[in-house]
Amino acid sequence: MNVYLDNNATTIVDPQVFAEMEPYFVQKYGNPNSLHAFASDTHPGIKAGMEKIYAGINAHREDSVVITSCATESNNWVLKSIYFEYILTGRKNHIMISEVEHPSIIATAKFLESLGCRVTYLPINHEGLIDVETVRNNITDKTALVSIMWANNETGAIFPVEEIGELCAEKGVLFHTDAVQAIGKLPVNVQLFNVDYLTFSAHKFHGPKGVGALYMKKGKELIPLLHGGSQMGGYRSGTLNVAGIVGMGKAIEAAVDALDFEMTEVREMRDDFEDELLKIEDTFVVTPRKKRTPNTILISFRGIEGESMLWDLNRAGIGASTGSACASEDLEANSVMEAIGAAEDLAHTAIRFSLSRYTTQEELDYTLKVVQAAVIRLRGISSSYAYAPEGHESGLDSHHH
Ligand code: 7TS
Repeated sequence: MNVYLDNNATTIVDPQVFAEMEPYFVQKYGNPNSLHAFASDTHPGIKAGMEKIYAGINAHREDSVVITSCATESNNWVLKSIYFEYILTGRKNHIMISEVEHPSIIATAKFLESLGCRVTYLPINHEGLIDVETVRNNITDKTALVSIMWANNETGAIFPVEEIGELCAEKGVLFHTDAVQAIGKLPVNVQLFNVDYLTFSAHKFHGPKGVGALYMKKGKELIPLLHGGSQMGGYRSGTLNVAGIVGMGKAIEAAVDALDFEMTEVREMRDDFEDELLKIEDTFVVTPRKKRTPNTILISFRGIEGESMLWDLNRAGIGASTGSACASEDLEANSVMEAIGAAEDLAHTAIRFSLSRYTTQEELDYTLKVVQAAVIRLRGISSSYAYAPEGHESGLDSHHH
């Protein structure tokens, strides 16, 4: 059986999304900016796609939703443009992010720091959550931007973006949120709270890879990151990704339609699966369920290196993660586990299971069995795990639990 439980890394493309994109490769392939019928053939698809994307986050017509190549580009754009406009010019000297942002925010902030920008990396608490008061305490009159993700990709922790947005409005600070892990999992409506910039990416909600977007509130438009032609109102040059726009439009429409299912059925499956996992001795989950996206579990199995568990899972046809795919090759401790100050031995034991609306109960039943067997096998050969917690008689019986 093949089971895909790495939906926070990327998702399967919804077949309906693929079907809508297909004509834009070998039939309607014109450059939308050209002056002939090959170009104008693409216009209805672009228009419909953009309307669906605006509707998906409830952006107003006067706001700008600019299509980019990925969330990484959108995140780089926000921070670098703020640097050019506010920091380099000396109007402000400071930005604030959380210490568990995606690397596309953290690495960009570090780069700006090397250019002289002051950066505050807000800590998370023992539940992997952010306290609004720490945001308040760190804002100064020289703060240009606060950038805090809506939901964390590792734990699924939902951050208080409404309160942070309100605080930023009160203090006159620009507010950006990376909503990559929120779309399709939580209601996202840019009119319901104060947000100046919002990042999202199609491949996280069953759309194609290579299409991201940045929402900019009317009056808060950024200077472009990519200069060139007049595409996307001059905010983001480069020939439009026509199929990508069509696909992202269909994908966000479908994701919004499936939101109730995600928040009830997927959540219920996740909760039951998590209950079963937690019955295994010496397992830990950081963030309380109610404060998490409905699809995510980050769980530690004491004494088991995350990579070893992934190996056993992969051999059984199951795809999960030890953290973000971007960090998977360098065997570093999970960044969230480090940020909450988990002991070194636990920091390396986190496994992330992320479900989607395509996940089935059979897949989770099968995965549970594989995990149970892997725990016994790996703890049996673990040098750091002693099978002799208090009250247990034997230190060596690897089947004892
Ligand atoms: N922001 C967040 C919160 C993310 O989770 C990711 C990808 C990105 C930005 C980057 O998106 P992209 O469109 O540039 O690809 N996160 C993960 C992950 O958790 N595992 O692999 C990729």
